[in-house]
Amino acid sequence: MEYLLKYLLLFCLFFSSLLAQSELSLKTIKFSGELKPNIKKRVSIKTIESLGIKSFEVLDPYTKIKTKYSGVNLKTFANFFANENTKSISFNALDGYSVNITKKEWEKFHILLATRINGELVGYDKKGPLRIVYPKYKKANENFAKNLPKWIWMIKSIEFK
Ligand SMILES: Nc1nc2c(c(=O)[nH]1)N[C@H]1C(S)=C(S)[C@@H](COP(=O)(O)O)O[C@H]1N2
Ligand SMILES: [Mo]
Repeated sequence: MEYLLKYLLLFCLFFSSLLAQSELSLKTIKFSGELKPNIKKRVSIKTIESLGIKSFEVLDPYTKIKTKYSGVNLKTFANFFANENTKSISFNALDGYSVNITKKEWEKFHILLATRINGELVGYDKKGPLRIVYPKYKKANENFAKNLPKWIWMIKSIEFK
């Protein structure tokens, strides 16, 4: 009997985390500005991931912990959503923080619009649901030091300019 209860509990835990993940994948980001025709004004994490997700092991510059970030290359993202007038994309976070990234930058640097940390979708409490990471980050490179403030997290809206 005890044995059965243990398995039932494990099953419940597994199922509830599955539910939480599917809920997070339905979270939407507000889009505005120079968008391609027929793009919705709210786009889910699931739709963003459908553009093709790649993973990178990054030594996180703040926590100093090796972290696996997965997401969509910003160039791929821009090619899909932005129209030909777009010269930059502005990311706005829940805490009012915002960064603007130019076309020149996403063509020059490898910039990742990350949806997953260590394989899991994350909520605002863990700096999700969407954040920017420079996966080829190296501390010694001055370009990367300059780009550190652009590692914006808790993104809630994106404006194409
Ligand atoms: N949403 C959000 N993202 C943010 C910030 C912030 O305040 N809010 N701070 C930025 C800055 S200025 C830097 S240098 C890095 C690291 O911030 P921290 O050192 O305060 O953790 O995250 C960036 N991402
Ligand atoms: Mo900063």
